Amino acid sequence: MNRKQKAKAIEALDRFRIELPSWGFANTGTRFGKFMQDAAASTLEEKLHDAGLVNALTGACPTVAVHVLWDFDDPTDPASAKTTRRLARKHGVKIGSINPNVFQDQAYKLGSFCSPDASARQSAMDHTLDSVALGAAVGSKSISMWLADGTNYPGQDNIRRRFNDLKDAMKQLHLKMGRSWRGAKLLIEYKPFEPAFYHTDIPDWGASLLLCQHAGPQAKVLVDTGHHLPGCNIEQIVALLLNEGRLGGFHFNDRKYADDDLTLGSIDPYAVFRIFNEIAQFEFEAKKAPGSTPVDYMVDQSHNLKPKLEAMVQTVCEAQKLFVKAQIVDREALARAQAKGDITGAEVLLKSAFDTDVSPALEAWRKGQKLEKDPLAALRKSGVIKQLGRERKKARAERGEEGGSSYA
Ligand code: LRH
Ligand code: MN
Ligand code: MN
Repeated sequence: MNRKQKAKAIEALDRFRIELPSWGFANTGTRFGKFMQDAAASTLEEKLHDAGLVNALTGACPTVAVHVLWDFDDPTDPASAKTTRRLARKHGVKIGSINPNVFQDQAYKLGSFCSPDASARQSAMDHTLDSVALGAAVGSKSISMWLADGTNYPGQDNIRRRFNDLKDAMKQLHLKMGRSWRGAKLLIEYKPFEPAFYHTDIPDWGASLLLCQHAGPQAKVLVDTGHHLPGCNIEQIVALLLNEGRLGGFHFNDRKYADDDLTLGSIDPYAVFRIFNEIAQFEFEAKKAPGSTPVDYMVDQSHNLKPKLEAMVQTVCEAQKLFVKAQIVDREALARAQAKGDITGAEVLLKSAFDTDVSPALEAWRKGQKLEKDPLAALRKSGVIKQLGRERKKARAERGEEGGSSYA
């Protein structure tokens, strides 16, 4: 990479932040079973500790998303909000997006905000408003709504009735957030399948966008990269949402088949590059500083076999690398190639940025931040995972727990 590209990349890296999910540090499994890791985090404090460690290694992850029912014994307890804020500070991070949980309780068998049962819909709203209060109390800036709502068989329920109830609920939520949690974003995530297998109530970005437009200006679409049908052109979704001012953020992970939640770029790094490329292109056209678009980059991965800390550092470094590659595309030359209809030339410009070794920029940026040159190698060499494994195994045994807290 040349000097100009390197300088641009370093400037953009200064602005690049990616949020870690508390649940990505805990033991997880598949529906067939769980394989426990001694070093996996059980308590919220352990999750914040691990996030703090990843932030210290990468310098790019100052916030941690929390999942309300998995992380808080009593989300309505003001003392626990205070303690959480303090614990986060102790580990050098802040609380990021708040993820309400409107899918675990037995009341949600037929859905949450879309349930045919008015009392289930009310429970979903009550819990979400408790989450809003928690978000404001812990100093978070957003709430991420993901619903497991949907049906399993044709004819099971009225698709339009369900969506209309959801629209009303999101509007009410937006209104209430505006009163008690000013400036916070209402992020609405979509997913075309799982756990519902016939229809999901927010299947795609179109449905999310409709909900956002109905709810109000602070409502934005949350794109989880694993939540698309095979072959979907995610970067096009990103481009169109940017155009409408409704791209709220990402849940980054990689996948081969479904919502696999693998580490970012492990399967298709070029797809991630193409997403960052659309954002960089938008910034170039809007004459905005590189990396300045207010989209929330968040990790949402939960692979159950790779050591959690390694997986997280790997994803963050991969995100930085692919983000930088998108920054160095020659956009003037691209515009010229596009105007001439030079299809090959235009594609070559993208490919050559993607193929560029950007490690000089990453290493220079890390040096400037007094970070290790290779955060993953540093973590693996440090022995910290083994040490945490010993400590946490002992602590769990003392608490009489077997494998630690889980994801669900
Ligand atoms: C659903 C999802 C959603 C949840 C998270 C744990 O598949 O992506 O974001 O909150 O997983
Ligand atoms: Mn997600
Ligand atoms: Mn998911």
